[in-house]
Amino acid sequence: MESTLTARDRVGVQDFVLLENYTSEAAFIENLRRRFGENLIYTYIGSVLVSVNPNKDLEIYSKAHMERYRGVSFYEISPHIYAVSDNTYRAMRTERRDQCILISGESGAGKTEASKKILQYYATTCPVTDHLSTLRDRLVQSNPVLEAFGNAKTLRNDNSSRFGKYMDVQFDFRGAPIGGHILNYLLEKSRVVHQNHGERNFHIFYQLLEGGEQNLLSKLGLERNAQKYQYLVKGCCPRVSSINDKNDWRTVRKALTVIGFHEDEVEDLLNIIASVLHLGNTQFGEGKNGENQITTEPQLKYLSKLLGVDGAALREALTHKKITAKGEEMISPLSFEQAVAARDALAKAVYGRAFTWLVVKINQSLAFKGSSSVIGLLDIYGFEVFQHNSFEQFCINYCNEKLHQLFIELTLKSEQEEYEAEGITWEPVKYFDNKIICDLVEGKHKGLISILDEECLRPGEPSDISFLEKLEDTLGGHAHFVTHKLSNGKTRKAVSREEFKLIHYAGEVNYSVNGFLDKNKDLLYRNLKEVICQSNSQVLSQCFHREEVTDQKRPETTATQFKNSLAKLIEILMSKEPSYVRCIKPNDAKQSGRFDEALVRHQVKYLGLMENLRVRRAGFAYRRHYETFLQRYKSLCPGTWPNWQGRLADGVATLVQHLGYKPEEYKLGKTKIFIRFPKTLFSTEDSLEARRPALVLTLQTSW
Ligand code: AOV
Ligand code: MG
Repeated sequence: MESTLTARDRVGVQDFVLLENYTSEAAFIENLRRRFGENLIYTYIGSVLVSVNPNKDLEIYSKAHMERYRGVSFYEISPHIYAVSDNTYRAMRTERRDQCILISGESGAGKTEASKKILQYYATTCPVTDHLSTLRDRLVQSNPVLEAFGNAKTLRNDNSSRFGKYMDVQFDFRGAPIGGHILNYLLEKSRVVHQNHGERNFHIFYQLLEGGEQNLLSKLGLERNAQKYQYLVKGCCPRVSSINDKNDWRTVRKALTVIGFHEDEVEDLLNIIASVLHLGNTQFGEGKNGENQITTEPQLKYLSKLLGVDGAALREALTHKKITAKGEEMISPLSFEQAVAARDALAKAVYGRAFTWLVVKINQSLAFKGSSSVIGLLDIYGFEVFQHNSFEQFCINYCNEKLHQLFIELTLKSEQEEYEAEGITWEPVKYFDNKIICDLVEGKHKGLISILDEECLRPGEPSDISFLEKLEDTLGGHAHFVTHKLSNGKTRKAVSREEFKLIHYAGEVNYSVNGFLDKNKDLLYRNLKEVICQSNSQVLSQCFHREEVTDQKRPETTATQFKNSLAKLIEILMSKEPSYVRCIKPNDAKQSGRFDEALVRHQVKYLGLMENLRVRRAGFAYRRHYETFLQRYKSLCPGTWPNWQGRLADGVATLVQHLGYKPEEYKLGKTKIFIRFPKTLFSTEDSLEARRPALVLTLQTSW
């Protein structure tokens, strides 16, 4: 195929492997900067794609662009997310191995955009028959729905993912998308009731208020003004210039229909959204006898209607709790603070479960049972640091540690270990292994999560501060854990008395312990649960099961659930052939055209890109077991065709000698052949392709 590269495409090098001064970080960043200046946001490190967020729409995602990348090798065309999509797709088809694409980078670096572009590529370029077009549309339309309910404006990103997402796209034997499945990870529920300054609640609330038809809003008892809702005013920013809530509402409504939601399900879902807003406006005050009571009657009326529950029971449950003492059930009134906390817990629970329900429903509509090949797309929340960081940031950043650990395991560690095992001469490349931080968080007894769980379950009066003290006792002295206490008894100013600091692979973060225990326990008072379990709303009754109320077992804590689900995710990813997209954020101001060198350098460093390059540069792009290699290419050499009788290694040596491989192009290990440059293998593939008709003929005549 003719090269489609233009002079502009050739600014800098399009693969860092080609950098002359490949050990120089300055040269690396200069290459990124020059290409970014020409809107060339993509560059490779071998087959790893590095992407710099342009923060503006580029004309590189049209259907014509997609077509250009179909069936074309990396090296014949400029780097692109479509090239990664296409290569992964072809690898899945030719090697019949499940694939996954891991997209990483900090908040606002472009992960979600990248994952959407990959999905669009498959939806547009893969063969689709009529009856599969519905499925394809559903796959694509699942994005706006999940983003409406699971994304929000943060200080880092106007469309920040507040949940983790892993999506399997299933393909049939012809390569047509036939199904999908989504795994969702820990939604940041606390956002439902509170937002930091400059941030918003989840998009769906604003979309409904801006875009909902007047009669719908009236039915839900809502006003069009977001300022009226306590749960929407905390961040003081109802409008965002980059977001059009009204248009997005239309998109989401349409998408819900495409995915196959029934009208009554949508109605139930919107009732839940509205009820959350009414809960936020539900106030408490002192009654005649000094008792704590609800002072906002209209809200209560709407709540009972929208949640489909008995008003009196709800009133009782919002202001009282049921406790069992000495085998007897007792009702005791809640204090003002307790009632507010119970109300907020209900809002979070209802929203969080509705979100999970959405994912379940989407999965039902994408479900395919039967044999298929899979490409998994991982788009999680990126590493984030705010002025104030809490339990949510702790979970999000822990998740990023795990993903980085996987990257290290697969690209730096196992790669080098394999050379050693195969007896290939190798100069080891040093790298920072963040396993130590993963262990600090998830270690069995002395890990942060274990200590948190222990404190949550401890009888007596555990508190966030007692948790912090326990952390100090157990983890003080760990190289990646810091509190205000210095070993000489003095205090450290940079960390307050309610904080601990973790030195993450991507930077240092101070976490305030306030709320850690409650968020980890994630409790909903039993009588509130009982009331919601009686709901006649179809959706709510699927979200809250009656057995929960009777079940005496203590539910797993939030952090432990998250830890376990991440372990499962890693297992899934390990079972697939990975490709990587490494996203970089060029500035903190969400601006286009601005390349903040210090910020980029920091990301290049912690993403381990220089080490990645060094391993890549000194290493080998492809490796195959002797048997596989010989089986595939033996027809290209009279000496090995039709069957090689001797040792496999000798057969491969005969074959590559015949093919004219130069000594610097390959190495023979103990069980595998290692090929340095992809183009060597590509040209061998081309020879195979060219021989195909002759081969078919030979086979036919020998039959
Ligand atoms: P993230 O997924 O990595 O952050 P996004 O993918 O949401 O980041 O990107 C943030 C914003 O940057 C998008 O809303 C776009 O405005 C812009 N952007 C990103 N990639 C591109 C691109 N290729 N072309 C044009 N604009 C782009 V977070 O979800 O916060 O971790 O939790
Ligand atoms: Mg995202």
